[in-house]
Parts: sequence; structure tokens; C-alpha cells
Amino acid sequence: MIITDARVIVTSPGRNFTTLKIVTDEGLTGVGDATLNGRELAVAAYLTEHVVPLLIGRDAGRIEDTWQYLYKGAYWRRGPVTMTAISAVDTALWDIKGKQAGLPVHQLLGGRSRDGVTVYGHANGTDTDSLLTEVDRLIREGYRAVRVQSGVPGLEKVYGVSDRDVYEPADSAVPTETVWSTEAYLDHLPGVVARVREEFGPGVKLLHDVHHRLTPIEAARLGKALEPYALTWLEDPVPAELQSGYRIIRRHTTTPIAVGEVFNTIWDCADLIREQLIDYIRCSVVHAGGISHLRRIHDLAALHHVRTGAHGATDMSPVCMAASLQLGISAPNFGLQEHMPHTAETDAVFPHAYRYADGYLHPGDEPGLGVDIDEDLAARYPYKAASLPVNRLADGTLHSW
Ligand code: GCO
Ligand code: MG
Repeated sequence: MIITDARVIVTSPGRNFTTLKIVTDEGLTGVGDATLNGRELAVAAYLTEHVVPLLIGRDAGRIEDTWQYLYKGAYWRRGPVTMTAISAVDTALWDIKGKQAGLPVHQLLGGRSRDGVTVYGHANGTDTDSLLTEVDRLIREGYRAVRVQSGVPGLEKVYGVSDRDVYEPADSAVPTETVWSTEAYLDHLPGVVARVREEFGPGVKLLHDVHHRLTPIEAARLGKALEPYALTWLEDPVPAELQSGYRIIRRHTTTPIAVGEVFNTIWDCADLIREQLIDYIRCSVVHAGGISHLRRIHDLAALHHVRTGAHGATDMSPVCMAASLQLGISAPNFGLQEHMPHTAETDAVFPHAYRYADGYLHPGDEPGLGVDIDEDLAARYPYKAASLPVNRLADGTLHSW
């Protein structure tokens, strides 16, 4: 089966998404998510200028060879733009492979390892009472795992917290600027998590995302303070470029650690996994090399007691979610899948077979990934520049957001 066309579709049904659609001479098509939040057009250009011309005329069945060709063939390795483009191609080719076989992709990955993919929902509140209301709502909706994010007294806006129904941080073309205080955050958060645990008891898995804002010793202090409340994970405690920081955290606390949403390849996490410095690896299909490469990361993790914790924020399209669920239902070391429901507009542009029920997502049994893009509908939502915010300290120093 030969690739005859590959289209890059940028659409904004509530937020921006970049999608690759590959077409073959036998009429089968496949889709891959190519969304890199705030940098959507960079990936679109990489695909259009450098990847699509290489795809035309290739054998659609050669998924692994195409991955190696795009990765090694570029000479310039890794990086979020390149790897998001490669991920999109890989994902679309798995979709085609599944359709050709008449099987959902998870059947090609070894079949189901479980009945459903356990998801965690997002509860956030500008204050603790509104957070408790949100946790309660999610538990009533069936969620067994809940990520808790809270406002911090004295700070106007913090990551993960919004008073609107849909949380959307990429809110302006020029990044919004917010003020951050590590001291205020470290002082406030343990009390918030304590209240949530007191209110809802030991049955619910609780998670928290630090979003790369601490130093290792600050993260160690937070991890220790949170130990009595038995978090399932503390996410992205420090920026992960300097990975020896994780050794410092590990030395001080038994709070489990999750990391990986900004990683692009196995090389970004190989040491963290091999040294058992983390408990959950949170790479996504769209940013970590597609199904082929993420499966390698998961397999390495499985050898080292590390479970998966798939990144699934709304800035990854339903195409990414569908692919993630194919992996999640089949990986032996699956841990949790993040679930932030998309808006109705987004769901309409990307019709999909997966569905939520009682704390689980189910990938469905359609051949391929079980997701598509409605190109006519997509064309009605033109791209709108939107960037993620930045943080500054009170004195104006730029800090990780
Ligand atoms: C998460 C993430 C997201 C990121 C977003 C950036 O855990 O879901 O931290 O909220 O901020 O994906 O584009
Ligand atoms: Mg995160």
C-alpha cells in the first residue's frame, strides 16, 4: 500500500490543533496528532516542508523503517518540533495498519491487558472549599483518581486553577504574565491536600502537579510534607533538564514521582527509569515519537517498576487520546491516563469511538485508532495564535511556569 497524499490540517475548535492525515492508493487513510501547544505552526511547517514530500510514494506498511528514516535521516535528532512531526506520521501509519488488518490497534500491540483504562480527572479551586466541591463532583462522576490543584493566597493566578468551566492556559498571542511565590505555595499546599484527604478518605487516588516550579530540595520538602496524605504521585516537581535533581528528591521522600510530559524520546528518561528515580513516566504519543517509540519507553519502564501515566491534557487532540488508549489498554505496566474532557466543538471535529464510563476510558473496537478528523468542519475554525503563560517572581525575575 503506497502513500499518495499527506495533508496537514490546522484547526481551532476552541483551541488550536495540528493534524496529519495520510492517504494511500488503496483508499485507506490514517490520522496522527501533531499539536504542540503554542507552537502549532512550527510543526505544521516542519511536516509540510520536510516530511510530507518524503512520504509520498513510500510503503505505508513500513512503520518502523519510516520512523528510523525520519529520525536518523534528519541528522538533527530529537527536539519537540521534530519529534511531534515524527509522532504524527507514526500514529497515522498505525491507524492505517489497523484498518488494513481490520483490527483495533491494541490488538496489534498484543491485545487487552485490562478491561478499561483508569483515568484521573482534574479538580481545581481558587480556594479550598471550591476545590472540595470539584473533587466531590468528580468522585460522583465515577473517577477513582483526582488531580488536585489549588489557588494560593496572595497569588492572583496559578497553573492549573481557573474559575471558568474549561481550563485553558494558552489564552493570548503574547504570553500572559503571572506572579509566582514558592514560599507561599509551599506554605499553603500541604494543608489543602490534608483537607482533601480528610474529607474523602483513603479510597480515592490523589495527585498533584508542581509543573516544574521547584528546586530539588524544595520538592523534597514538599514530598515529605505530603507523605501523610499518601499521594499517588507528585508530578514534575523540578525542571527535568538536570536529572540528578531527582536523586536528591528520592533521598528525602517516599512520595511517588511522575515526570515526562515535556520529554521527546527515551533518551530523556532512560537514566531516570534505570536508576528507579521515578514511579510514573508521563510521556505522550504526540510528543514522544508516536506509538512505536512510546511503546519502547513503556517497555523500558516496565523492567524498572515504573508505570505509565499518560499525559492527556486538552491541548492534545482526540487523535492523541485515541492512540494513547490503544497503548493504555495493552501495556502491562499501565498506571493512569489523564482525562480532561475536550469541548463539544473539538469532539465534533474529531469523531471518535472511545468513551468514558465509570472512571474508565474505553478505546472501542473500531479498526485502527477509532478516530478521524472531519475536514469540512475543521475548515470552519481558523487558527488563532495562542501562547502559554509565563511566571515571574515578585521582583520581576522569570521563573518556570
Ligand atoms: C498536565 C500538563 C498540562 C500542560 C499543558 C501544556 O499535566 O496536564 O501539565 O496542563 O500545562 O499540556 O501545554
Ligand atoms: Mg503536568
